[in-house]
Amino acid sequence: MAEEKKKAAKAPKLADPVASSIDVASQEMIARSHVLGIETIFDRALNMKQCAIGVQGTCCKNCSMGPCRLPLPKAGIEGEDTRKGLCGATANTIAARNFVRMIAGGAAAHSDHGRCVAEVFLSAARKETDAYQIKDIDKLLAVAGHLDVATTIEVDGEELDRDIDEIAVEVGEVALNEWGKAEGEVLYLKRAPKARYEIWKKQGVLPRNIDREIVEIMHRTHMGVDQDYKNLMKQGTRACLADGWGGSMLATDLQDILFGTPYPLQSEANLGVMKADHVNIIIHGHEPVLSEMIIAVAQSQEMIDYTKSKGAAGIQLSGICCTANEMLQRHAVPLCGNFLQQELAIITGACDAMVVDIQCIMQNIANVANCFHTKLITTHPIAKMEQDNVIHIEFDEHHAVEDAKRIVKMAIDNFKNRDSEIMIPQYKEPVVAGFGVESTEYHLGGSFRGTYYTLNDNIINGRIRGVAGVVGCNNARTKHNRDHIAICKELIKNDVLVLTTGCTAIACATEGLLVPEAAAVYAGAGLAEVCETAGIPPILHLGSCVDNSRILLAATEVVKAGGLGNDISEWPVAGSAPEWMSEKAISIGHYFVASGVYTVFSNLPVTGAPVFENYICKEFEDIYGGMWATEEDPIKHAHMMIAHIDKKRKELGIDKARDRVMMDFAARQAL
Ligand code: SF4
Ligand code: MSK
Repeated sequence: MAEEKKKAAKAPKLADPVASSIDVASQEMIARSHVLGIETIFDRALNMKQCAIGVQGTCCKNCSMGPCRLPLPKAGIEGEDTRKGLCGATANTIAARNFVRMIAGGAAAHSDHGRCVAEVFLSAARKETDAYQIKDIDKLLAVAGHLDVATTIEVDGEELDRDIDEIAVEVGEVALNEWGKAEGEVLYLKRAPKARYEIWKKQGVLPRNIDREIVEIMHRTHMGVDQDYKNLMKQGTRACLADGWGGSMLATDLQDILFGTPYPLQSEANLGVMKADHVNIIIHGHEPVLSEMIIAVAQSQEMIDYTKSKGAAGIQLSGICCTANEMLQRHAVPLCGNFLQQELAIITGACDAMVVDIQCIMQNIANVANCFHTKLITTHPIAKMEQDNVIHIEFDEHHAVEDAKRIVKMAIDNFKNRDSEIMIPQYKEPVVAGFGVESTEYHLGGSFRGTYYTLNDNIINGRIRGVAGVVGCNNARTKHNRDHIAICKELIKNDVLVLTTGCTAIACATEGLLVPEAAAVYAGAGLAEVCETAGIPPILHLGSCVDNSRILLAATEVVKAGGLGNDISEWPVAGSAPEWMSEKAISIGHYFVASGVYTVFSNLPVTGAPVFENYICKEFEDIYGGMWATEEDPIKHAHMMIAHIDKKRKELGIDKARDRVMMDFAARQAL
C-alpha cells in the first residue's frame, strides 16, 4: 500500500481539462490525451515549476562565472540595494540586459521573416520564379513612395508612368537594403506622425538599419559592456523601432503586394473545422510564402482528382498560429487553433500532415505526431527538429510549386494510414477577418473622404470611447484564452473598439466575437451603434504578429485625420498582451510603448529590479508618452486601459462627450 502511494506521488500530474482552457473543444482534446496516455504542454506546466528568479528577470548567465542569481528579498529592499553578481552587475543592469535581449530575439524573429519575404519579393520582381507575382499594384506604388523609389520618369520634359516591373525590382532592392545599409536611418520611420519622429530624433533612438540594432544589443549585453540600464533601454528602443517600423512593417507591406492586401471575408474557427472524410493539412508557423503555394496547389484539379482517387472527399486546409491568420485574411482558410492547440489538433487523429515553417512550433508536436499516422513536415532551413519521425522538405521559391506538390501529395497518400479513432471536437464559430489599414479606412473612415475622419468623429462624440490593441500569445501558465476573452469583452462592453492580431485574434474567433452580430450582444450601446452602421465586428482582426505594424499605421492615420492631437500618445488608445510568452511580444510591446502607447502585460520579467521597473513603467511616460504596466487580473487589466483612455479623453477635452450627445456643426468646428 505504502509502495503504491509512493508510486502515485511520483507519477506526473495530469492537467484538469476544464482548469486548463476555457475552450470546450480544447478541453475535449486534453481529456482525450489522458485517455490515450499522451502528454501535452498542459500536463508539463503542472509538473515543471518556473524559476522564481528568472521570472523576476534577475538571473544573469552572460558569462561562465554565473549564473548569478539576484532574487528580490521577500521583505523588499530597505535602504541601499547591495545585490550584485560576481562582476558587480546590479539587479538593474541584469534585468535591463535580459529585457533588451528579449527585444533582440523578438525583433530578429520578425525581421528575419521580413527579410525572407523581401528576398522572395525580389526574386518574383526579377522574374526568377513564376510561382509568385505582384498582386497589388496600388500598394506597390504606395510603398515605392515610402521607400523613395520613383514611380514616374521624365521623358522629353514629359512626366510618364514608370514600368511596373522596374519599380518592383527597385522596391525589392531598396527594401532588402533596409536590413544592412551602411548609412542613414530606417526609411519607414518617416511614416510615423511628425511629432513622434521628432521625439525619437531628440532621444537619439532612430534605428540605422534593422540588423545593426539587433547585433548591437548582443554586443552591449556581452559581459562587461553596457552597464547603465537607461542606456541599455535606448538600444532596446532602437531595435524594437527597427522591428515595428522596419522589419515587421516591410514584411506586411511586401506580403500584401505579393499575396494581396486583405479585405473583409468570412470563414470559421476552432478544431471543429477539421473534417473526418477529408485529407486534413494543417499549416503552422508564420510565413505565408509557404502557405500561399500550398493553398494554390491544394486547389488545383490535379490534386483534387488525386485526393478522390485515394478515397477522400477533398482537402481541408486549416492553420495554427500566425500562418493561420495569414491564410485566413487573404483566402478565408479556416483557423484550426492558436498556440496552445497545436498538440491538440494532432490528437484528433485526423491530421494527415502538419506542415511547419518558423516560430512558435513546439518541439513536442513531433512526439505527439509519433503516436498517430500524422506526417510532420518541416520546411525551413533554419527550423528543423531532431526527432526521427520528422520529415524535412526544404521549401525554396525557385521550385515552390514542386515543393508544395510534394507536401500535399504526401498528406493525401497518408489519408489511408489513419490508425486510430477519429475524434474531432464539434465546435467552430463563424469569423469575419481581413481588416487592414485600407479596409478599416473604407469601413470606418468613409470612402469619399479617404481618411479615418468618421472613426475620429465617433471617438470625439464618445460613441467609441477609445481604441485598444489586444494581441499576443497563449501561455501554459495561464488558463488558455481566458484572459484574452475576459479583457476583450470588458473593453467592448465599455465602448472600446478592439484591434487584434496573433493568437488573441484566434481566441476571439473561436469565442464567436469576430462577427458583426457580436456587437449587439457584447458591446456597449455606443460601440454597438457604430458597428451596426458600419457592419463590422466590435473586434477587428488585423492579421498576424508582423501585422501589428498595421495597428501602428492605423494609429497614424487617426492622427492624420485630425481632431485627436498631433501624436499617437495624445489620443485615447492603449495596448495589451494578456497571455504573452514569446520574445516577439516584448519587442511588439516595446515598439508600442516607444510609439506612445500605454501598454499593459499580465506580467514582465522586471520585478526583481524595482528601479528599472519604475523606469519603464513610470519614467518612460515623460520620455515617450507611452509606458509599460502590468496586471494579472483580466478585469483590472482592462480597466487600467480604460482609465488611460479616459485620461487621454480628458486631456483632449472630449471627456464630456461620453454622454453621446449629437454634436452640431459649430461644436465640431470648435473641436
Ligand atoms: Fe555574473 Fe556578471 Fe557573469 Fe552575469 S556577467 S554571469 S552577473 S559575473
Ligand atoms: S503565433 S508569437 S504564440 S501570438 Fe504569431 Fe501566437 Fe505569440 Fe506565436
